[in-house]
Amino acid sequence: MQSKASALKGLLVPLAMGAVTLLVAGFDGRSVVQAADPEMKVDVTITDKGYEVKGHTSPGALTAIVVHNKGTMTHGIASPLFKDGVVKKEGDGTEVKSPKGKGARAYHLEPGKSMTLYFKKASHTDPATGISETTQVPLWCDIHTHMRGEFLVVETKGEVGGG
Ligand SMILES: [Cu+2]
Repeated sequence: MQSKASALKGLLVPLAMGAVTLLVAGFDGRSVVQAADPEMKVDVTITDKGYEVKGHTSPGALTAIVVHNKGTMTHGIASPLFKDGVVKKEGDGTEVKSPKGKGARAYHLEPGKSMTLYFKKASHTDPATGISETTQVPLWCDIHTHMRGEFLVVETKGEVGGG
């Protein structure tokens, strides 16, 4: 009887994990494993003086924003990007919910802590010309709104044989 029970337990764990994988795959067509393996990376270092942003991404690429708080107080990161939803958050940050609608208003991070936010930005097409454009994603601290930075979502269609 005891071996039967443990065999059942062994079955239930992979079943539960399978359900999680299905949910995430349903969300954006990718698996959990791929979500942890970003194609592009943007580094954001926050000090008490401001933001330092390094890197860029391209439309449709799974991107990791790696945020470090090297300041002495809690800092935040806010962006219009978060309205569309973050695929996944890893690390120490806490989500500040949007008062209305879906998505996060911001993420807060304690001093000395780090977090990673995964997202994908869709291609932006100029409605007047129909041409896909490079766009700028603004980031700012929602606690100290003078602290700002940005990165580019670089459209490479037609330039390096992409698309
Ligand atoms: Cu701040």
